[in-house]
Amino acid sequence: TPYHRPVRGVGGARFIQGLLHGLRTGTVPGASADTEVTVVANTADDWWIHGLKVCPDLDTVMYTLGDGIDVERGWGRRDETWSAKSELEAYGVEPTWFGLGDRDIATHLVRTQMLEAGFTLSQVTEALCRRWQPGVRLLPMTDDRVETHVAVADADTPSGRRVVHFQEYWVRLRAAVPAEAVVVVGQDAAVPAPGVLEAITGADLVVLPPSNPVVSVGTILGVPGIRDAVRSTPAPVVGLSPIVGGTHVHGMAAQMLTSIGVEVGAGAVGTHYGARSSGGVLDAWLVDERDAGQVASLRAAGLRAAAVPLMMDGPDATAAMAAAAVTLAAGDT
Ligand code: GDP
Ligand code: FO1
Ligand code: CA
Repeated sequence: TPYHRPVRGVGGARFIQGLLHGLRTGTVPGASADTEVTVVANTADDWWIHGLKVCPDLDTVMYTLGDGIDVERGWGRRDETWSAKSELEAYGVEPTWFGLGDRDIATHLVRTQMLEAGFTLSQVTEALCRRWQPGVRLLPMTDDRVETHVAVADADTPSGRRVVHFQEYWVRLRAAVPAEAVVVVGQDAAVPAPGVLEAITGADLVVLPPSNPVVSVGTILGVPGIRDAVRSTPAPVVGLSPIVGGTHVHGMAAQMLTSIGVEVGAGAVGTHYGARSSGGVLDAWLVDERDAGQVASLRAAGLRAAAVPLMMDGPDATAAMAAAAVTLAAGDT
C-alpha cells in the first residue's frame, strides 16, 4: 500500500481513514464496525474557478475514504490526466497555477450544475457520496459561501498589503510569505448546514482531528453556533495535536498560527482551543510523545492530556491514535 508515502496536508482525511480502520478491526475501545461517524468538513478553502465550484476539503475526504484519492499528491483523483488544464493554458486563461484534473473536473461539473439548479451544497455532497460511499456521513460545515482570505505584504499598494484567496496563498505563494492576517469572508452570516449542530450535540464523542487549527478547525468552529454546540454537547470532546515537535507535520499550520498570534507548539494549540471548563472547546488533548514535556501545563490548564505517538504512518498507527483519543476522552488514563 502506498498509504505511508508523504503527502501534504490532509490531516483530517487521513485521521478519519485510520479511525474507520480501527473501527473495522475492533481496536477502538467502546466502538465497533457499525459505529456511525459524522464528518463536518471545512468549506472555507472552497472557491469558484473556471466557472466551477471547487470544494477541496470535502473532495479530499470523499476521495480518500472512497478510495479515489491520489495518495502521493494528497488531493484530486488517482490516475489523473491534465488535458483540460493544458488546453486552458493554451488559451492563456488564468490562473494557470491552479490545476483541475480531467477526472476531478467531472466532480466539479456535477456540483456546479446541481448548485445552479438550486440544490444546496449539503444535497450535492450527499449526491456525490452516493458514488464514493465514504462510510461516514459527510457534511459541509455550512451551505453558505464562506472563503478564507489571507493578507500578505505588498509594497505596491497604499495599505502595504494585498489580500489573496486562501488557494492563492497556499498554491501560488506556497505559504512562503508571512500571513499578516486571516479573514474568513462570509463567516459571520453563515449558518451551520443541516445536521451539523445535531451531530455535535447528539454525539457520544466529538473528536477534533490533527488538522490545521486556524484554516480548517478554526473556520468550522467560527461558523456561528458550531463553537457553542461543541462547548455544550454532553459528549466528551477530545483533540489530537497537528503540531509535533514544534512544527506542523505537513502544510502550513505554523504560518497560520503565527498570523493569529498563537505559539507554534502542541501545548499552545491545546490551550488555544482551551478547556471547556474555562470557556474553550476541549476536555482532552493528545500530544505526540516528543511533546510529553507539555502535558503538565495542559493539565494545569484544565485539560485531560497524554502523550502518545501521533504520526499517521499507516492505518494501524493512525487507528492507535484514534484509540488513544477515545481512551483519553473516557478518562481511563
Ligand atoms: P489540509 O486541509 O490539507 O491543510 O489538511 P488539514 O488541515 O486537515 O491538516 C493539515 C494538518 O495536519 C497540518 O497541521 C499537519 O501538521 C497535520 N498532520 C498531517 N499529518 C499528520 C500526522 O501524521 N500527525 C499529526 N499529529 N498531524 C499531522
Ligand atoms: N493543490 C496544489 O498544490 N495545486 C493545485 O493545483 C491544486 C488544485 C486542486 C484542485 C482541486 C482540489 O480539490 C484541490 C486542489 N489542490 C491543489 C489542493 C488544495 O489547494 C489544498 O489541498 C487544500 O485546499 C488545503 O486543504
Ligand atoms: Ca483545508
